[in-house]
Amino acid sequence: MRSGFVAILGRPNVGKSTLVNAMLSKKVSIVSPKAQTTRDAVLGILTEADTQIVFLDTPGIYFGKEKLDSHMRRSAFSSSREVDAIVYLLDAGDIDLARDFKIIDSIHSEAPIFFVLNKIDLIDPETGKKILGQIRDKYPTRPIIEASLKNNFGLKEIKAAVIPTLSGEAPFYPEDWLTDRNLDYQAKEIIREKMLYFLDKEVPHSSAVKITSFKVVKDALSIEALVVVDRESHKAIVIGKGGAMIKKISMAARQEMEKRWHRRVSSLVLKVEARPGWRSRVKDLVELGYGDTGE
Ligand SMILES: Nc1nc2c(ncn2[C@@H]2O[C@H](COP(=O)(O)OP(=O)(O)OP(=O)(O)O)[C@@H](O)[C@H]2O)c(=O)[nH]1
Ligand SMILES: [Mg+2]
Repeated sequence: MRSGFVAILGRPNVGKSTLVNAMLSKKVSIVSPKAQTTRDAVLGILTEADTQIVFLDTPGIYFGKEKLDSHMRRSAFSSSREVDAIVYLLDAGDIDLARDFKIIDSIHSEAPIFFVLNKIDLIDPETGKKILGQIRDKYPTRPIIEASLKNNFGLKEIKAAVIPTLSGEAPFYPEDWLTDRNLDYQAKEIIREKMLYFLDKEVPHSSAVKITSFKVVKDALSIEALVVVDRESHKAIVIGKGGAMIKKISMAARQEMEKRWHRRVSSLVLKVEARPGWRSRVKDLVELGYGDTGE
């Protein structure tokens, strides 16, 4: 058995969580069209006959000023230590190589880095060649894999590249584990995912979700959660006219939970609270699960 850890790094929105879900053929990490979806390192564990690859999905790297931004940056960079390989994703449809090069040069790790140029479905081959050339000029010896991960294209090549780097000889996790995150964590992430889909980005980006009750009632799950927003005006937006928006978020989240867990969710009650400035207050960050800011 070969086993080991592979960190997935890159700027926000390049498709890191999409990669991990595609590798597992199962959603373990939330995905959205908006940047800064993932906030913590999340494991996606792929166990096959003679290999176990533990992928670390990480928050997109950007240099925001809130303490919440520090938590996300720290989760990403610390994931790159003590792994066997790093997969660094770039979005072919949104190229800004100067920024990527700055991030790549600040990754302090002994592990080999494989570049993946994702979303090649969005560009023509000529543009692709030009981008590949620019990356090769800067890093002549590093392999680059072209991918369209939304369409499962490039998965085999990424797997083939990382497997030889795995240094473990026994599985790190039980065979039937797909992720290290419990149902509470998954529930809060699913609620955040639906907020990212239905609301303009400023609102979900400055919100957090905390599960306040998680019970099994007659074989079905009954969940209560608190949605913390940054402003009173955001509270009104999340609740919507006559409660229409919060109902929409709750229904979509319930459906997603049932699909993911194969269990009935009989109720999902969401309460909304405004806590101006929570993203920079240590007490709130700790309570909401983002306490590791490195300070
Ligand atoms: N066109 C296209 N879109 C893709 C591809 N892969 C991912 N996406 C889309 O890109 C968006 C971002 O994907 P995510 O997987 O959430 O990206 P991420 O890198 O995890 O983002 P953060 O968590 O914010 O850092 C989603 O809308 C995906 O559906 C691809 O190959 N082609
Ligand atoms: Mg993500």
